[in-house]
Amino acid sequence: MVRMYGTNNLPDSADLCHEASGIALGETLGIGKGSVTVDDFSKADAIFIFGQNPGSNHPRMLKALQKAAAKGCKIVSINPLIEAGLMRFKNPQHLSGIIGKGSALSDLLLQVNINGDMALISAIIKIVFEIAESKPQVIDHKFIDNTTHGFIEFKNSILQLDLHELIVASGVEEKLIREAAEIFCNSKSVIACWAMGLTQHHDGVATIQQLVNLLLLGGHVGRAGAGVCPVRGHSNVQGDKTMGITENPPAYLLKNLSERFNFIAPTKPGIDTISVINGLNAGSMKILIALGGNLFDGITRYQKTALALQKAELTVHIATKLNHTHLYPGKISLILPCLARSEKDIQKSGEQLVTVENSMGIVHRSSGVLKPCSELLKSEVDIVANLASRLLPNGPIEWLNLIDNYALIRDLISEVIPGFVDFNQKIDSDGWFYLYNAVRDEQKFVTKTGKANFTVHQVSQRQLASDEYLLMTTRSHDQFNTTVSGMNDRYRGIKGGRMILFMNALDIKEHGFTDGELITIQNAKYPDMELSGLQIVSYDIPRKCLASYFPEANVLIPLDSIDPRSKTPTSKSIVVKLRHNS
Ligand SMILES: Nc1nc2c(c(=O)[nH]1)N[C@H]1C(S)=C(S)[C@@H](COP(=O)(O)OP(=O)(O)OC[C@H]3O[C@@H](n4cnc5c(=O)[nH]c(N)nc54)[C@H](O)[C@@H]3O)O[C@H]1N2
Ligand SMILES: Nc1nc2c(c(=O)[nH]1)N[C@H]1C(S)=C(S)[C@@H](COP(=O)(O)OP(=O)(O)OC[C@H]3O[C@@H](n4cnc5c(=O)[nH]c(N)nc54)[C@H](O)[C@@H]3O)O[C@H]1N2
Ligand SMILES: [Mo]
Repeated sequence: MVRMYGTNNLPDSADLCHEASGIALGETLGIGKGSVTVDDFSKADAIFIFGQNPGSNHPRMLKALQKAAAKGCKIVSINPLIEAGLMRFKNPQHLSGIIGKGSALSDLLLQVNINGDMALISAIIKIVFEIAESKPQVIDHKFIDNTTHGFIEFKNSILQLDLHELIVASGVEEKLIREAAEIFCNSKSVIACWAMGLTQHHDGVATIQQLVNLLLLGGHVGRAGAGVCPVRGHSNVQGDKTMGITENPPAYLLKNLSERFNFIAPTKPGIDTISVINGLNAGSMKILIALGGNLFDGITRYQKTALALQKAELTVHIATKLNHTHLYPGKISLILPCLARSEKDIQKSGEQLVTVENSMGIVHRSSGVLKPCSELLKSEVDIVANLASRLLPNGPIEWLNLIDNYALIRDLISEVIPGFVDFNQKIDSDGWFYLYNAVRDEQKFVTKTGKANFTVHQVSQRQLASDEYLLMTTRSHDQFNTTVSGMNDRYRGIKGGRMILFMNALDIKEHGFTDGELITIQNAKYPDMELSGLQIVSYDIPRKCLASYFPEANVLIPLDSIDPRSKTPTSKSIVVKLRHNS
């Protein structure tokens, strides 16, 4: 509908989430997503987990990690916090939790400074080159010569770096970094996983590409037990990208759409999520249709966001529940409630199902089991098809027919999106299938050079004034993004509150604060962005680093603090100052 209407303005939550991964992997490996399956986890010799809290956010992944660990796979965690889920594993599905008598999961924990990953990865790479001087086999030269591009430039860029400076910037002891490099060199197959701890920084794309460089050194892509694994965000954010929900559509998608539906799909790139807010503010954007999401809480709870939303000529929210964004209506505003995925969706041809794609490349069916909370609720398909039939009544698509039977939509998908041949048959027979993945299945890299690309990056060191700190915002156990379901963060030992600021005991003392004190936190660049009443909790976190909860701390995140490559807000790197609550 949107492309036939004539625009690529289809940004999605990935812009706040894994966009950096998509760009980083697209340029280097030719696919904007991961290259491993669950099966690869049990074949890996080492798994490096950067900036991810699977105990709370990806509990099912812990099982795969536990199985791998039981087989002797080394697990290395890189995180400013010692996340309980990564240290001990019992069974997070059960109330007893994973703290207590579980088995240690991580073999090595590198307690990196916030945003110190670029320095850390670069240090590991430098040490791998050092080791290779006496053991050349730790670098896979055959793979590099045959399959990659840009190795010499990359190697030169690393040789120019000073190892000592990298170590200091990473915040990790040299001995531990050397251990990580040894594990890397001694492993035949390595997987690297990451989530928001790598993406939500000024250099998110660059850091992920440096990680790809490390993997390429050992030829760890496109073979069993090895590869890249950006661990998913929203339930189906991967699927929505594959279906073309993006402001930067690939050329094949536009070509296929144009040919199948006999129109000229727009080629001009659309705008990203942050630019939507800026565009509404400037008056260049007039209409916002949001299929889910909570922009106000998800981007920044800043007054500028609220004002921007209210400047819109029209806001339309298609949503399963009310949220703060709905409190800032445009001049005309519609809130259209829709069925949730947990609810039964019954149409003329009977009960409907949808499909989702996970981070391991599997497309599987999904259907609700609950009775809808009202007979009047429409499905998302129903609402969008009705909009489309009025907006594009003369088009080649019989929109309203699609509501009766979603299998008809899947038939159209199979004609337009690569990898979906016999979509309905596959879903009907097995309920799931692996999507073709050029890197995983054929070690093929569909990049500009036709090879896997090494890339060259700067390692910038952040200078903080004596009264400045670097703040990350993270999820607690009891929330799903902006929906908070409880006030506890059980694996971090927090009960009954979310207005929390995790801080190193030495910093608390040195700067004249006390554990348990309520303080005010302020953005160092924009003093009017501040939050009062956060309680200091003395915690095992590197010096000068702070952690607080998303979305409460989002008042501190300005719209212009983004990774220039991915346009992702730097919600894990905000320079702040603290003062006693007045
Ligand atoms: N239950 C539940 N599940 C979820 C979600 C949810 O809210 N609740 N959200 C879903 C979504 S949309 C997403 S994107 C994922 C998010 O999953 P995660 O990425 O695991 O979520 P975050 O809480 O943002 O935590 C990121 C981790 O990065 C670490 N970190 C912070 N800064 C740095 C850094 O500079 N370097 C490194 N190495 N680590 C750092 C934090 O300590 C934390 O452990 O989870 C998905 N699953
Ligand atoms: N400071 C800080 N900010 C962050 C992050 C962070 O780590 N720190 N993480 C970022 C990340 S990774 C993400 S993904 C974003 C998330 O940002 P958003 O995607 O904007 O936020 P959600 O809380 O996932 O959106 C939930 C709303 O979507 C609607 N909804 C839920 N399910 C459905 C459905 O099935 N259909 C429809 N139509 N609507 C539905 C409901 O109205 C619900 O209130 O936040 C980002 N913001
Ligand atoms: Mo996300």
